[in-house]
Amino acid sequence: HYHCSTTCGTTSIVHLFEWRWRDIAEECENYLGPNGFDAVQISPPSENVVVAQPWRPWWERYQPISYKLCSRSGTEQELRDMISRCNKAGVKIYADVVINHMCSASAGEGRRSTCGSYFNASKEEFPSVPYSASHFNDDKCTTASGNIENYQDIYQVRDCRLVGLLDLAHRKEHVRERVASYMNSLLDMGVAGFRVDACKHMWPQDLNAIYGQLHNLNTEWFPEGSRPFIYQEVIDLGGEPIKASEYSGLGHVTEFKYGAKLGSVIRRWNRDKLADLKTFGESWGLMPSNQALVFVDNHDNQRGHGAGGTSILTFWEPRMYKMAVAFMLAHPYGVTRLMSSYRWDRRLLDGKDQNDWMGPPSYPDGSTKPVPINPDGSCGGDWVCEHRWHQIRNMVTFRNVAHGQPLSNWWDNGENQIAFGRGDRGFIVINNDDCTLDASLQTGMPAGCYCDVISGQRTAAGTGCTGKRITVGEDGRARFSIKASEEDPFVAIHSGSKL
Ligand code: QV4
Ligand code: CA
Repeated sequence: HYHCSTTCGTTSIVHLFEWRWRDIAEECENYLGPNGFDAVQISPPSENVVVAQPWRPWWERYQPISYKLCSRSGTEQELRDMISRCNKAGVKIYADVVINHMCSASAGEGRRSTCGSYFNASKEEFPSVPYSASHFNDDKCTTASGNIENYQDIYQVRDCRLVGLLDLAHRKEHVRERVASYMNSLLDMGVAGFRVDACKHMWPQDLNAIYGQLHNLNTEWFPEGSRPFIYQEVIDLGGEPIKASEYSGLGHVTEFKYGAKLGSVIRRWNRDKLADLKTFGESWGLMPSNQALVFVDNHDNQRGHGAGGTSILTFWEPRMYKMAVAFMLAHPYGVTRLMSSYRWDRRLLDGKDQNDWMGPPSYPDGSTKPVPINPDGSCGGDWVCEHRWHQIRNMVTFRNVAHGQPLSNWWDNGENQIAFGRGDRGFIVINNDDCTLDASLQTGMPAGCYCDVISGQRTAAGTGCTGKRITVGEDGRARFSIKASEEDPFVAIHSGSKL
């Protein structure tokens, strides 16, 4: 039942981490739609436990209390309004769904939840779903603590508690039905797909049964018979018995090796170099391109949660980060996801961030602040908005223009200067060496004058250029010169930037 009829052409998804629904609706209309972003990944829309110690951490949203749709991002009505406005603007919504578990076993009892629903964690009672003790895996888990203790044992990884989170029994029809009904309520509202959280901790056959109960996309916005686009979070860096490939028949799968390896190459660790990227993809041990969801960083590994390790690049290191994102968006491998973050008071102590829990910019009552947009298009108030950086925005356009074209005309200097094209639609040159890149390269592009979309871009009238001008000759060759000291040591041109 898995096709991606409407979304196989999906190019760039942006994760608007912890944004409010109202702000996302505006962003779809004012920015994402007009700039060709394909979809937004939203933070989990379901009701979650309210954590006060530490104060309202971002991760409380990964502890569901029910499938009611009120959260720190807004009300059900605001969610519905956002979905329809984004769909109208041509931007799909993918919801992050947390279905492996409910809240922590130690979350207590009461109504400290985002819609005020009653729960009792120690008795495993969630009457608003409803779930009760028999809907959890306690009888299946055999570890002493009840938690996952050893990732080498596939049974405990699936049937025990992930960091103490109450583990749902998806073998039971009631649980399958409740989860599918939650996902269907979102599909009926117009959501186009899902990021499914913690899939490594669920059995593929159970997920298959749940996905099989899902409705088609809402025909108010999507063609009859369209299936949801599903990408599953499975962290497979090798070395564990559970493999990403167990899930790839069910939908796309997150490829965590991508950001880890790309980060290492751009940091030039262990003699890794850009020239090595000539073969980046399956031969590096990555999953097949048509199954992979790729990203430079995500909401976990940008703050030391989850996996990827210290090579992961984030907005905290903007120069290398932009290079990595530009490479990803120019390169044909995978479906790409961009991170849009907020800044927090990072406190690294022996490599560990003491403040890795900090939630989004918020008022003293815990409600999330709006995202203010500055006159220059950047975001204010600690919202980083990487997706609004012009280099990243323009590379999203590059990816759309180049979609379907093969990687072509690879060039490298054997070290950290590389270039490659995408058929006759686009060409990128990156200099991550300590010396100037100065070369005449075959671009594969039609002759003419192009505007570099990194140092600037074509003006609205279409004839001016605020960046470097690149002249492609009749023979398809162009001369590129990039100093090692440039703030953005890369150049990109595409059919849409022709003057
Ligand atoms: C602590 C102890 C436990 C103890 C428990 C109960 O560590 O040993 O049993 O208390 O007393 C938070 C806390 C964590 C706490 C837990 C339960 O950080 O310390 O356990 O709550 O109270 C996010 C955060 C987690 C957070 C969780 C739930 O990253 O820190 O846990 O939300 O709030 C693996 C998985 C992968 C996962 C990744 C992080 O294979 O699936 O870890 N990634 C996804 C999400 C991620 C989310 C979850 C899964 C869980 O991307 O954001 O975890 O939904 O690699
Ligand atoms: Ca599980």
